[in-house]
Amino acid sequence: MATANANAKGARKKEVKKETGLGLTYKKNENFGEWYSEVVVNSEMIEYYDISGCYILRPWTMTIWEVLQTFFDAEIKKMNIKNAYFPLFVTESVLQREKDHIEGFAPEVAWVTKSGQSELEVPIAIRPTSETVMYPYFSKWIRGHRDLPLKLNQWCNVVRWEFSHPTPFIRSREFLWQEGHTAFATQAEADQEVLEILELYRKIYEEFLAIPVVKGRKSELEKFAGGYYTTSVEAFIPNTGRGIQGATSHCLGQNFAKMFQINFENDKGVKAMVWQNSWAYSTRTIGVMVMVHGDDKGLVLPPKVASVQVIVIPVPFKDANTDAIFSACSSTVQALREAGFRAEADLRDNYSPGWKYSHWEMKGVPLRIEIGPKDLANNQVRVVRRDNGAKSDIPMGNLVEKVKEILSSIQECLFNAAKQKRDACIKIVNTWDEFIAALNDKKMILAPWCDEEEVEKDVKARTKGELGAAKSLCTPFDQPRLPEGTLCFASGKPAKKWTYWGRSY
Ligand code: 86X
Repeated sequence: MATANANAKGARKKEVKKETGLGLTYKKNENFGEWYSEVVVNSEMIEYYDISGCYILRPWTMTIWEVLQTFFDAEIKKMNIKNAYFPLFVTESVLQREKDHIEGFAPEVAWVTKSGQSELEVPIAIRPTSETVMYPYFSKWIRGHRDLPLKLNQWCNVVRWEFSHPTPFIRSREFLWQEGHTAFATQAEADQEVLEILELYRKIYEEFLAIPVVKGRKSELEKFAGGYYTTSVEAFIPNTGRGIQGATSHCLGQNFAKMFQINFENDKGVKAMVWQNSWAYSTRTIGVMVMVHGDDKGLVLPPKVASVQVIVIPVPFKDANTDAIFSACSSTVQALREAGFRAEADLRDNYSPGWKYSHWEMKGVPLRIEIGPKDLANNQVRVVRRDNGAKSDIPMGNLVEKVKEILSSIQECLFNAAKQKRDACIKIVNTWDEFIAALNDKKMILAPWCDEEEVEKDVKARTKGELGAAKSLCTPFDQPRLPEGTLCFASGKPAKKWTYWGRSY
């Protein structure tokens, strides 16, 4: 009888597990791609949609996006950058005004050709980026030097009909971003803003998402073709050995001013062209976070971006006073919320405490608080960290202070662990053979380079294969010393700088 009962219970347990999809089938180190897909779905960040490359961003995702948005929006407002909103649609003739650089992108542009059953007279494109949408109006709005600088930002979606393998957050056909577009009278002002924005992007990655990035300049081959120079923050995914561009801040120079006739009369009454910048970060940031911090139990959220920082779970036991436990949970949440933390209690009565532990671990909540009869009796709570599983008991009297301490410690530890892993992937090489060995070893490679476009093309050609070619990631602003007489790893010519190389997303 007892055995039958136990069996029935076991079977039910298995069923529950199946139904709810708790637990991951794949391990991060064994099948990274499948692991990633499973994590973004099981953590309730993403739901797949019936159009390939399009994903539903669920509240668990959007609250993270909103934290990043709130930070960045406030920072750019301090810089006197204003938000605007331009239309989603652009006519073919306007899109074509930027012919040279559009050419390469043309296959990715999505078009509206019909309304109802009737063909439109002229097809209308959906913005893949908004240069062509905005710059005709920059030309109209800018007359004299008093109209400068003109500094606009928009929060929006864009569509790029990619054909390479789509990945939630990382490569999707529609994504959310901010795009900043600014115009100045002088190059010096433009140059300064490029770096100020890049620093905000560094903060998003390092201070919010706890991901180390390298700030640097893109090569001629990898820069935005329409611009003058491109700076970026570059992250690295150790599991796949791929670099990933985290965000970009471009100085466009006067290229677009020429194309769109964005002129002004300067303070000497002479007609001049504006200097422009553009810069963007997207929901890709969130994908990098999942890839860097996630583990075999699911998502791991840095406290600064977690929509729930602390989950409080009652652990009732047999004939213990359940009401008192539940009310201790509620008052714990209340105290934490009053102190400014994002805390919630999971008081559902149809799930066991163990199920709830797994559920909130899967969702990556940084800190779990358990309250059982013993904790109640001792006027304490049990806390468990998501990042390292460490458990401790904290007296109710110190709750707020201790939670604050632990959350900052988690934020710091996540960054340090990610940095340690990233740094362990950095390989300094001097020769082609060392380069190939490091590439096969999934490294982020720092190599002395002659900085010639033809040589980078050659590197791509010589490394192309199933996994994709190697390319330059960036030339870091922070340059190690380059000893006199150092030669380029690829061409053997005198090296001009240290540059990061690798396979990338
Ligand atoms: C490049 C450049 C630039 C504003 C940024 O990186 C920051 C924000 N834009 C974007 N780019 C394109 O210009 C582009 C154009 C077309 Cl038509 C397309 F289909 C795809 C594109 N992808 C990137």
